[in-house]
Amino acid sequence: MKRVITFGTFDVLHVGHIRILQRAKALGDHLIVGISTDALNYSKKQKKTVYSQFDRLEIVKSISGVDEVFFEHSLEQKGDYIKKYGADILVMGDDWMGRFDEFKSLCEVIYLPRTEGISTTEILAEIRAA
Ligand code: C2G
Repeated sequence: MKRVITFGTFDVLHVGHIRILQRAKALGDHLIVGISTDALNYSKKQKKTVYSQFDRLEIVKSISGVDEVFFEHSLEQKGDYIKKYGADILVMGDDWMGRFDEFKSLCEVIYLPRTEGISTTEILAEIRAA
């Protein structure tokens, strides 16, 4: 059984998020998703999420194909999470290309192309402008 792990904030869920989760799942049998905590997200982007980490976790957990979810507290712990969850493959969008290559000693690392033309930032900008 192949275990796939991926990570993300998944705020204001959209089709780009769904597609990367579906494509990640298609690479194995069991999909584990690390949800960035509010604190980790703030440290990465210097802005707050719309939905709390608890809501984001609950939403992602309810998506068909997602088998397990947990909170990602820091980027530095990625190797520990890969080991803890016994992941065979780490999947990330290609906006992270090369950033997690150090984990190739622990598991396969695959960067998938992002879905073009959609992002949480653009959705929020459109809502604000409406
Ligand atoms: N994504 C995508 N297409 C989009 C938008 C996002 O394929 N149009 C992918 C991203 O590449 C990422 C995942 O969806 O793999 C989650 O995206 P974000 O919620 O923006 O996650 P991010 O804040 O990049 O957090 O440890 C890494 C981080 O936790 C990733």
